Amino acid sequence: MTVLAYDLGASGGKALLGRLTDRGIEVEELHRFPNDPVQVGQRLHWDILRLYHEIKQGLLKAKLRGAVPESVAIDSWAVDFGLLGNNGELLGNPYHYRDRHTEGAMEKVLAAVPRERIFQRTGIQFLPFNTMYQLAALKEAGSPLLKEAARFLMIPDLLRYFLTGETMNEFSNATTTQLFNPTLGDWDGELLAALDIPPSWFGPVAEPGTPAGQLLPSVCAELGVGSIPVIAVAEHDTGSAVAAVPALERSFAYLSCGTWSLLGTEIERPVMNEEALRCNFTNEGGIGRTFRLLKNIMGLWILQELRREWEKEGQSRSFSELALLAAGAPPFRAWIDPDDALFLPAGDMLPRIRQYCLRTGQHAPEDAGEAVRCILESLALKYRYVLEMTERLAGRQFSGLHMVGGGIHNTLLCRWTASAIGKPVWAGPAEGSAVGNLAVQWIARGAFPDIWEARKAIRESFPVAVYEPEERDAWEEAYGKFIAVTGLAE
Ligand code: LFR
Repeated sequence: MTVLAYDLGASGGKALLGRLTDRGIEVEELHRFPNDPVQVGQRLHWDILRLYHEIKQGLLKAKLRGAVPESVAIDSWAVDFGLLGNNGELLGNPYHYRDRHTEGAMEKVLAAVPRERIFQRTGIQFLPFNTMYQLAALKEAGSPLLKEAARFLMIPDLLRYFLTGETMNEFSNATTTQLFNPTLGDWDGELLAALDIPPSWFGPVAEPGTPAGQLLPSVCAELGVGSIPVIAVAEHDTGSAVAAVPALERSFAYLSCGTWSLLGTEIERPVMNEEALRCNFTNEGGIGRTFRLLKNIMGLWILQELRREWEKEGQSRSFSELALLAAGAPPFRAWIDPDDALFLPAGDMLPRIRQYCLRTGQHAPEDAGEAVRCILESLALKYRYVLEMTERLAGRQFSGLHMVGGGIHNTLLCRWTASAIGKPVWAGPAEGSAVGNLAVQWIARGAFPDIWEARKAIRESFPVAVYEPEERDAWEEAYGKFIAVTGLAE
């Protein structure tokens, strides 16, 4: 059975064709495209129509390849959205979650609605760019968008609507807004009222794996294809990535590693106690009524930005070249907390890393090797910190860590992660989100009875690299120092 997955990330997107045969799962990349946000004046937008264009290109390539899929589905990053007017047309270009208009918005909302109340009602971590604070920022700025809006759709909801003409909000993404109440299983009326947002913008929420219409006749005519069903999968990319974790045990720890690093475990019921709130953990909705108890870690973003800055200065270096430089730099000299607010916006990362290190009384990295080493060691050590928190909150110990996503191509990071956590890392598949997207389409179409059968097939079809911990004592000592300099112990 052949199905097509679109996976859109913060820096690029791809269309992957998946074939399920007697030999297992085979994937073929049909189309890959950049996703460059566009700065216009003070605003940072997603180029949503270009993304829709690329989605159609993917279908065209499938047709030309003679492989028209039996269904298609889209997943993307979370929290961002588009608003439709009452004529069904998109109002404006969606904002990027890194747009600076949310600065201070979360604090203002929290002054009106206590943090405990929001967490009790949503179970979602407090990130300054959550949909809730984006809407509050638009409100505060008197945005005309809010006056004209009739319908709210997350990014994959919106692209799916362009394909099918049907509006439907999907569960895994809906939870990331911090406006969805998992206890009620519905949008939270109290929080919407506090923001003065009409509940009529939001539709009933569909579970991952729900059939969500067919390609519109106009789309079929434009591309020269017949009608194809569209499925709402776990449309939050992290939801799809976790669906693809080839775990053997029912309870497992994962790290979805890309622009962001999402580390946690899959659970049956959200953990919404004081400790989870204190640790700023989240409970994002997943497949089969599960939740992802996890925490966002800034991830490879800092390195991606550093590389982009160097490129602008005419110093183009691949990620593997940068990793080589890091491997050659002296170990354990300086660390950052990658989740310091300093590193959230785009731009000049090297001065910010140096500033952080000097502020905390450390040696400030001087060259590329030192800077990259500082980032990768800091990530590995932060993974240990968050893994230990996950174990405390979930009330269990994990025997190792599954890593999925493009970040596993950085083998140095995988090695150092195993060393930092003192447990094995099992890395694969690299196309985690796209593979999870395919898997949920196959479940929806009856090819797998449930996610565990799908995970079994994934385990048998994709290589998993094993990294064992090395230099235990040195990493143990480094961890203690990392916790002290970053102030994470407090
Ligand atoms: C990862 C991700 C994270 C989300 C962040 C922003 O790609 O979806 O889960 O917190 O992007 O949307």
